[in-house]
Amino acid sequence: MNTRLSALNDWVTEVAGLTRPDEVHWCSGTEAEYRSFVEQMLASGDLIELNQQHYPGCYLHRSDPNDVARVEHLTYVCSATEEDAGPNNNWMAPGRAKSMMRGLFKDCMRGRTLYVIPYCMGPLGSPYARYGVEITDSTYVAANMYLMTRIGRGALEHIEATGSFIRGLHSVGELDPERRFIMHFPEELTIMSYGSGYGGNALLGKKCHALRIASFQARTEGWLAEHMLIVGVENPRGETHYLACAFPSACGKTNLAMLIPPESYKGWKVWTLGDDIAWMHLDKDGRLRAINPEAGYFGVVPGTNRKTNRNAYETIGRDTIFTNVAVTADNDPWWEDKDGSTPVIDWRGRPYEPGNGPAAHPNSRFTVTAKNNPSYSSLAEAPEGVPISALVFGGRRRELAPLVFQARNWPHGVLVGAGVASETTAAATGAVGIVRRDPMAMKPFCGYNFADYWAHWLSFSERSRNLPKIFHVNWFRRDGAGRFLWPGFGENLRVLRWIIDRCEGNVGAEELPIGYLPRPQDIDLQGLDVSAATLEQLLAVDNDQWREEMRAIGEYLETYGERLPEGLRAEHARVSAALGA
Ligand code: OXD
Ligand code: MN
Repeated sequence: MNTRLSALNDWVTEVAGLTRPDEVHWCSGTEAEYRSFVEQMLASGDLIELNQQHYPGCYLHRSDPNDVARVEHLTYVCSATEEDAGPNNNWMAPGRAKSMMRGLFKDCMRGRTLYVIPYCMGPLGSPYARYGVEITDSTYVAANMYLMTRIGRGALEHIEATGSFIRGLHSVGELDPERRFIMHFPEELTIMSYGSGYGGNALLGKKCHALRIASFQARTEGWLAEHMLIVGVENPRGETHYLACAFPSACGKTNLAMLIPPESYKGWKVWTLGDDIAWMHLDKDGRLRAINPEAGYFGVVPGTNRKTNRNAYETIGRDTIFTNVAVTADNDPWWEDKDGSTPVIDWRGRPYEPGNGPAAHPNSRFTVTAKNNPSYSSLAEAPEGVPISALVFGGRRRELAPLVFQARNWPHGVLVGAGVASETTAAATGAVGIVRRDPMAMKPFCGYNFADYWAHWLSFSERSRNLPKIFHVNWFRRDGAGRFLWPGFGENLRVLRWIIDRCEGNVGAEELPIGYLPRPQDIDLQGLDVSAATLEQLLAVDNDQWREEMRAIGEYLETYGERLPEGLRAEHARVSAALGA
């Protein structure tokens, strides 16, 4: 018996009876325990030591080549009714799903260790923190959970005090894509994941708990669990505004969260609070306050270099687990667009041959504690979170969406969020580069019917007059020759500055049917090689294209049928009419 909480002991005993592990290990969450996980994986070959002079504390894990991303087609929300899961989710009746999963889990841990991982999402003891227990048979998962969440004794004490926790059961199974399912039972606060060791499928505190289950809880309890980074922008007067930004997977959230101000921005500082998930509650003054439930980063490696993201580059220079990157002759980790060095072994462990495709997998990842980040905010652990001035939506759009615009008010902002579309990326299996609707960047992560989710979002304007302003950005607009018009992540502070000035009421805007746009003189281009003509292209709004976009958004929204909130329908009709549609 390792806990005085009988509900937890009973569950562990029941799972051990079903899965038949050789051993049961209760995670203490100490550094020594993490070291022992690493030693064990070095011995088994699950981890490979990288060059410890250049990359102290860094290791490489090569996954099964069929297990490199989230599997949205095998991810289910098993609510009591199919309508509650909504057209945005795969659904299976809970009884059927559970018995199928029990069949898969039966005896699956024979010859393995069952790890019990009590964890906390959010600063330990914060009124907004939530607790869970993941059971897994993967040492890699246990080590990653140590870096990504707060595991062990402290979390267990809170769980024992309240008696409540999310139950997450995970096994890598046989890593067979034909026997792989990620199942959520929101009403029962339970997750069952089988057949994958990949982060988004296997580190159950992240997408499964902190987004799918938490979004369901947030709706019933009146808060928001969102796929958003949290960043603080400090001006030279020492005033800091906090922004929460929702972009789909692999669209630059980590880069924006760790932004380094351009040369000409003397005295400006950017602080990272989170790079993937925000939990937001209204405080007593009606302000939305955000905490980051996570304690680490599980970020996309390719493209990270001193120029694109120096903070991330430095963050992953030590004490990092790399998954599916290549290695150099010096045994350093290597990925596309890293630096001038060359790979000798690719992500699958083969001698590198350009004909075999990228040396690092496009969705290769780093796992690292957030404390390694040079721009880690002193308020990242603040139990009460930080007040949010602006919410920012965005996607990867080659055309149509201007660099930035502001929604007229909260309901319009909800429509802007609901209409987000983006090109798919390697973060999930399936075709890359296809434009799909990804409302609020939550398409893969909302644990209930989107129609109810939008109604929940709309309800905030009845509860507060002090809500953040809402914006939309697009860093990915291209010219006729396919070249990006905006120079890149490092310059995005110029856009955030306009957003902050709008929040403070310090700058004007042009009012268009789609919202408020900066006038060209409002975006600071000092020290930047962007011509007036390019800025004009970046800010251009083509009414014909937008009429077509609104038609497509309307068609999409109507797939939610009668559950679609009237407020959203009315907002859509208002913008369409303003466009002359
Ligand atoms: C992630 C994702 O890993 O969104 O954060 O896929
Ligand atoms: Mn994400």
